[in-house]
Amino acid sequence: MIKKSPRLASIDADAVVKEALRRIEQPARRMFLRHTLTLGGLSLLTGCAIVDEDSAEPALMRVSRFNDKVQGWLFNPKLLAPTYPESMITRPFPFNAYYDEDEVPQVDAGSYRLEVSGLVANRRAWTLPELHALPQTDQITRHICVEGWSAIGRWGGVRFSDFLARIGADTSAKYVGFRCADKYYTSIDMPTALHPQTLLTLTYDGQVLPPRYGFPMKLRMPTKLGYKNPKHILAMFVTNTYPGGYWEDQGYNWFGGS
Ligand SMILES: Nc1nc2c(c(=O)[nH]1)N[C@H]1C(S)=C(S)[C@@H](COP(=O)(O)O)O[C@H]1N2
Ligand SMILES: [Mo]
Repeated sequence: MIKKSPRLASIDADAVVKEALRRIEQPARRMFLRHTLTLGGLSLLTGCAIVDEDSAEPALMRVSRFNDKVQGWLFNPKLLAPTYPESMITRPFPFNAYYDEDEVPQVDAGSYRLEVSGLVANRRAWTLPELHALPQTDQITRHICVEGWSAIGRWGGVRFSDFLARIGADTSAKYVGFRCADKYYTSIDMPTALHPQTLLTLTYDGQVLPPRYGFPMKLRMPTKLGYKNPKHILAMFVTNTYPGGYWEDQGYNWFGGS
């Protein structure tokens, strides 16, 4: 199992960090890594004695959580993701979820309420007409999925930083968490929540968001990989307690920058 080893202090810390970042940059690479990196090598990276695959898993998770911190430091809240002309939109835009398209959750528009909780001043729920009545903006950006595809799409809705201001969110808190109509859940760092291109998304290509793309509401962030963009959001909360996520809790990197 895992035993703390004093070895880490005696080796070049910079080189270890660089190597860890190079290796654990992407969840896909990390999955690949799980099958190739020697246990001895991982012991060196983490300063833990690793004897089998079971003990390698939490050790990799520690490196990945460390990587979250570094990605957070490197994230430039002013840097914009590229935007594209309408002619470059991918048609049809791909569907993806942890299930097939015929199992997409059907959310009732009339009874829908977006629940808002945690470190916010106004904890009241929002109806869809109320969300649609807020000032809207749209953007054509690229969605990148770790499964190896990317596609350009057009999303519209409310700038998330405006919404956070409107609900009186404590923007010094660390995380915003999301719970969806399926079993999906995820969470993001506050600087990304406040990024100008992060959108509380209500439309796709000028139409009400179709069920397969996340009706009635999804969060769209061109600065993050696909799995960080939750569809069918029912509830959101502001918190300082790490909320994890559906894929993140299975080993995908939490920060998930793109
Ligand atoms: N609720 C929910 N949100 C989700 C997922 C999911 O399975 N359920 N899958 C994620 C992944 S891995 C991707 S790539 C995108 C796909 O979004 P799209 O169907 O609009 O292409 O949704 C993300 N958000
Ligand atoms: Mo994805």
